[in-house]
Amino acid sequence: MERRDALKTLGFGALALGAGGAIAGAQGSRSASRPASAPASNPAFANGQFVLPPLGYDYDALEPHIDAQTMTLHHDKHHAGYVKGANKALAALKEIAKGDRDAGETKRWERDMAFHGSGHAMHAIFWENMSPNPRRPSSSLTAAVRKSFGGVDQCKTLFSAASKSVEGSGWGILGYLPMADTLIVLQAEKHQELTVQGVVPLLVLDVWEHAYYLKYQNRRADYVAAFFNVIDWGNVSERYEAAKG
Ligand code: MN3
Repeated sequence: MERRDALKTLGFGALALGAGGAIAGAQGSRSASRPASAPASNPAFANGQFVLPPLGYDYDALEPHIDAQTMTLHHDKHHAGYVKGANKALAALKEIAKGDRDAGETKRWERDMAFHGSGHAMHAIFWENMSPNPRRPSSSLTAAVRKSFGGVDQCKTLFSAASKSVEGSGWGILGYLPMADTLIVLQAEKHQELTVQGVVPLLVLDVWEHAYYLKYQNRRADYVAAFFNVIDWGNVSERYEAAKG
């Protein structure tokens, strides 16, 4: 699978994963064409397997906002674990489809697919949402933010509040909702719960404790504030243009 197809899998297949359409979401993307404005992306799916995309920068590149040890463990251990879990679930679901595995296990593996597949998708977006050399948002994203939230500051206020108040482990999400042609801020609990089906995540902030506890301990709010220093709004803008088609 080419890079552009891996991108489609992530950008547009993520919600299919959450909806339990794992195999359709992954395979259906192969013939899809890439919008001209789609962001460059690391491969996250190749040869029928989810793969761990490399970071586009050094582990210490986001210091002092996000520390190197956290980035190393987070990418190499946590994200890798989701990739492994998603592949295991994908394989099991294919076996069920072929009649080689008991269909009574379907619910169990769909749950695993939703959790690990969404974990993989969200982390792959998260790494690309950040940069040591952040770019500014496009004029069209800025206009959409104004239309959807009233202004950039209002969007930041809501995104921060959502991220800080996720109950337990989860994510703050700025997404695009095609059916309403609007931007929307959501919380995800774990990786896959509390979404609006159809939302395309554009900017995601991991607020699991593994994402910040080494440096920030219980101070999630400080971590959320620091995140704004490393957001690559250029990447968010590219995702918006691609989602809008
Ligand atoms: Mn994480």
